[in-house]
Amino acid sequence: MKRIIILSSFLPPLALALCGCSSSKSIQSDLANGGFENGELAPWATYLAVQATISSEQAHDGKFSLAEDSGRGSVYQDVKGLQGGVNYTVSAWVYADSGATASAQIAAYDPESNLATFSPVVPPKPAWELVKHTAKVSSVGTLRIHLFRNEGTGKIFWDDVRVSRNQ
Ligand SMILES: [Ca+2]
Repeated sequence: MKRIIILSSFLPPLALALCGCSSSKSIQSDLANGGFENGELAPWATYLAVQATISSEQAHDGKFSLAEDSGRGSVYQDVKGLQGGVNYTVSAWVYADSGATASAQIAAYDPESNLATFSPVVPPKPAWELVKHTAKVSSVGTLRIHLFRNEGTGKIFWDDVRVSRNQ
């Protein structure tokens, strides 16, 4: 029993080493609560008719994820202090309840041009899947990241949202 406890205490640093996160050359932005481990939605806000909650039903990492249910809409956050004219990649993991028909999509809104670009639509499936979307940042240095739940039924979950500068 004691041996299992010691072993598990070494797992987080090992997992970090295996994923290569610390050695990655990409520059992480200061997106907040990207893993939803605060246990609350803030500073993410909701857009349109989606019902957004923090859930412990599913988690890609940690204990919590973002659950989106009911209507079409998104949860969004402004990521500031990015470098204008540079491409950034938004990545997030998504999971759908078994039998769900609602698809998922990442959008990046540029406040300068007032335009949003979208990732491909991700059909629902009950397994964690990595979604990526690359967008160019304008001179204001801000991207508004949206995690969309499109029309359909069932709950979809998001976790481990990241924004990194492309090389
Ligand atoms: Ca999490």
